[in-house]
Amino acid sequence: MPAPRTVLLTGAAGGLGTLMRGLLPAYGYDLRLLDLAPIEGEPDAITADLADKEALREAVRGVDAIIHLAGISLEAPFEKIMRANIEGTYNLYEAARAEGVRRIVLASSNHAVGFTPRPRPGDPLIPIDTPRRPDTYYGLSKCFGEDLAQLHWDLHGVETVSVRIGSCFPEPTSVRMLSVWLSPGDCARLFHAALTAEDVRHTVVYGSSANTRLWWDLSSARALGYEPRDDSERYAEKLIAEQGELDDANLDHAYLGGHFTTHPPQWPH
Ligand code: NAI
Ligand code: 15L
Repeated sequence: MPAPRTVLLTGAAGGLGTLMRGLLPAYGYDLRLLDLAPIEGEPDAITADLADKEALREAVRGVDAIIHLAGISLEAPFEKIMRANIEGTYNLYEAARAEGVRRIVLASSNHAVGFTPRPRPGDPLIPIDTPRRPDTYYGLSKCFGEDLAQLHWDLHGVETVSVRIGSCFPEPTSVRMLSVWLSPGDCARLFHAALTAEDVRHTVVYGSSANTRLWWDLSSARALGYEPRDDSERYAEKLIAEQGELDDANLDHAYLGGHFTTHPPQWPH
């Protein structure tokens, strides 16, 4: 498909949205911003709730593609997750279909498969088609998003790359994150690949950097043209000295989802 120029970025006020506002314009994208929260210094940003169907129709009109980051990014009561992540994502897809937007990059999460046992040294990497094992209602909402994306491809020809993001922050801050870290630069590279690859239909990828301690298989992301440049290993010595190695006897370390499987952080944070 021709490289998209105008891209709607939902969740633009959030942590990842803020990082992507800084990095994606260098790829030539003209970003249209949307969030529930106003964005300082961005008077043109659309302040809207994903529940507002009319606002979403207007927001997606005329864009070439959408990067959908908006929603609850941690655990919350089911009713709240339902409204923001399940109905909100449904509303966005309906608006995209109605306005003829052909490509969406969807922020899924490692928590869609969070109860998958963490691979031990020597184990194979977790494949992209490993059975879903959400660790929270939050993770369950990401499973819904992936299935909604599949349905929109099969029924309506709307293409999606669902990115099961690991941990995208400026630096890894835990030993677990040495395995799942996605550097902001690599996130921008991955989103760019997801926006420009041909014939993605509905493709699910893991989103992380080329970490030495990687837990999952990046081949479906690489097939889109993604070439990660970062590796969390340069943070390993410091983090392991502070926190110790992952411990097989500690339930927080047993699964991909880490502490989301035991005491998930709650929204709002
Ligand atoms: P964040 O919590 O910092 O940002 C989410 C943004 O969505 C906020 O600005 C919030 O105001 C907005 N939002 C929430 N409900 C909304 C609604 N009903 N309507 C409109 N906007 C709404 O989260 P972060 O870290 O920036 O994550 C962005 C996306 O990526 C989320 O979907 C999250 O689940 C996903 N993700 C992020 C990871 C990370 O490491 N940062 C890892 C895995 C997935
Ligand atoms: C997520 O899905 C969260 O949105 C993010 O805040 C991190 O906690 C990340 O997963 C993680 O697993 O570290």
